[in-house]
Amino acid sequence: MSVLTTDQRAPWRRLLSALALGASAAVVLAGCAAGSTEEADPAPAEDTETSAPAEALSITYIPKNLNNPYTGVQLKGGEEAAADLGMTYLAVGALDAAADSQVPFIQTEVQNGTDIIVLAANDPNAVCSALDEARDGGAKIITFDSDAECRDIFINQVEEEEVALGQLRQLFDQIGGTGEIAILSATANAPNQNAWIAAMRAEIEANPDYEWDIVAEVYGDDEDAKSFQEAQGLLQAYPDLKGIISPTTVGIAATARYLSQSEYKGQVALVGLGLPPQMKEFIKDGTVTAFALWDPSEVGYLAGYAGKALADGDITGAEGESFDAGKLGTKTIGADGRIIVGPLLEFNAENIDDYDYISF
Ligand code: RAM
Repeated sequence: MSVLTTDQRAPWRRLLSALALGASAAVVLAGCAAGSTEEADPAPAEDTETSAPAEALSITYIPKNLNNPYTGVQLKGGEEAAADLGMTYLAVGALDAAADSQVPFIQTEVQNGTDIIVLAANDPNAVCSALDEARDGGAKIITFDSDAECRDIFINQVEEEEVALGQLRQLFDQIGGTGEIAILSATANAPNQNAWIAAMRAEIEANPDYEWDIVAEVYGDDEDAKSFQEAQGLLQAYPDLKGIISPTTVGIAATARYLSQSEYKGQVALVGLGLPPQMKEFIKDGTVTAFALWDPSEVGYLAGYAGKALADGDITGAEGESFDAGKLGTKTIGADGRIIVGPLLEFNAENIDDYDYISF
């Protein structure tokens, strides 16, 4: 395992450096919170933690995978919240989003007695026994981005139905309601992906305007190369395809890159969830007309504030409780311990330049 030192670069930039240095299986992004602005502290993560005040809470983020620009944006928000609140911050995880890749990282946090674990679940079945152990030991568990039932609170970016309907509306606006379409997702067990896809399928069933034929659902595993290959495979297998929905930032960027270089550019519509800086060139070159997302840094930021409020005993995760969420104002917990971050943002040629701040 390689340890990255605290510095002022964005998490994604630091990750790239780690990759360049040869990190293979796993990476630790260590940060010293409590207002520290230290550059390039060479101490390993364990030592970094001791530099915070003795009473500082410890918060560790375990995203789905580190080899993903979306993760970097989320962690930027988490690190900001930890610094605001004087918590000792750490982000750890595997490069890939395999179902069981998160378990050893959770176990390490249990051993370390971490106060707050913030996790985006790759597969609830894989992580829940380790998370239950953490909870039994007194840790507060927040899920963000992708839920698992064994938690105190879920930071949900946008209501699932809103995410699903927004993408369908964008597709309908471009190709109308008929023809063959396909879905290019992330990993097969991802709760967030599957919730959005289920909501899309239900709406297509229920809405008479939507007569599309969903001919395939494929998985790029949130890996760029695999997603690119899956996109290519879809067009080879279904030459009459009219549209692709890719509700993953990795998948939509890879699919856009494939389409932009192919005879299908401008012929096959592509919608889904993308990061503005990754998608800008494909909006500008006409490969993509519109896509959607939220600000992922706010998801990571809110998870930090919710974790602190839980650990301080200000909230328990019950519906109706409110807490101070810093720059996001006062947040109230909804049914089933869920907190919504914000609305679905839609991007197109008119507004893409306004969203450079959602960057990695
Ligand atoms: C990918 C991941 C993540 C999802 C975004 C939209 O980066 O699958 O979980 O929320 O896309």
